[in-house]
Amino acid sequence: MIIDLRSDTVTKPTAEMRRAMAEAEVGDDVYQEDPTVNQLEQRAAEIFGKQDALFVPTGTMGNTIGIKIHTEHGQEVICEARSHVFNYELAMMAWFTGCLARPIATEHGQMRWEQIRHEIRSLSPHWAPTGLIALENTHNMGGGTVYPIEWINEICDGAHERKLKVHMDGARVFNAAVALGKPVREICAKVDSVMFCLSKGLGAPVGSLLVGSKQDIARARLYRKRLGGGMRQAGVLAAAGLIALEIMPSRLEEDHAHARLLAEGLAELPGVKVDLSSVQTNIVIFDVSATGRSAAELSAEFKAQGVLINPISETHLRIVTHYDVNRDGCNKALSVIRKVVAPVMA
Ligand code: TLP
Repeated sequence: MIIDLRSDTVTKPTAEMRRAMAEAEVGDDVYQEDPTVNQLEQRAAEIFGKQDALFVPTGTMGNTIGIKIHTEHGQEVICEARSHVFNYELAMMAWFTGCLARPIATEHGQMRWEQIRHEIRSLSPHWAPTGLIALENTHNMGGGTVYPIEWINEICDGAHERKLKVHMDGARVFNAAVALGKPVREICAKVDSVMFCLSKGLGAPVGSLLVGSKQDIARARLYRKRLGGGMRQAGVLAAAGLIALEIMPSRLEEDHAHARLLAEGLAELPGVKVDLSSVQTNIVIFDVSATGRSAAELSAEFKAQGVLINPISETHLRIVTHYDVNRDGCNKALSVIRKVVAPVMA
């Protein structure tokens, strides 16, 4: 059996989700007549304590629209240097919203207001003005790290004072909520919009939501249509999404425990380095440079033994735990990694 630790995006819908999908009441969502999509959007808005929400097919579309509704062409978006909106969305920030990223490098993915403050620009003969601040929580390439709520609030207060909006890429914000033991509405209380994914740790086959003010979400709906995201009888997807939203957050703790188990096991291997302090949720990034082998070579050897782990650079690999890999699977993965890495170092 293959143990797939490439991403939490690989999860398959649960039996309960498949049943709900088969029985979902549907309508034409472009006319806002799909009762299941409407219910999902309403529940997402309630859970996040915002006025409204919009169901979108992907996190990338949710972020793209989130950036679009707060900015104008020719502005800058302040974001973290390894953020998804900057590095992994095919330059949608430039392509669709006409904005330039102003990245800030940080150690684990969390920016401070003090850093952001210095990067804010106003319109001048040489400078493009700042249009938006984008945060990522949890931070994927930081290793699934979590923003302290006070840091988010400090950024939002500072931004709002300067009449700037804050968007959160909360693809895995429920993982952050579990790690902090706080509801997502508290984490996101001051941000202007949040994108979160149903199709990662929450296990839905497809879908993300963008939440925010009534006015912003009404405009977001038009951009979704413009991008080809008007999905008609999308209630079959929203039905799985409702289960992801209502039931699945409570089991994320298990994924976090599995990530910790893997990280601690990896830390004992010769030539493997893991920063255990950055393993806070369901992601483990580890450095294999001291094994003398490239991350891609090791990934291929793990694959040959049935364990899928993606390299994210020449020297680092990323493990993501999720619903479809249990404790036993994690222990098996660890013994394969040990078998592959140990002879290299012998
Ligand atoms: N992340 C994927 C890859 O694209 C890297 C993964 O396997 O982790 N924000 C964040 C923080 C994400 O990690 C992702 C997906 C997205 C946005 C985009 O979501 P989708 O894939 O639904 O467009």
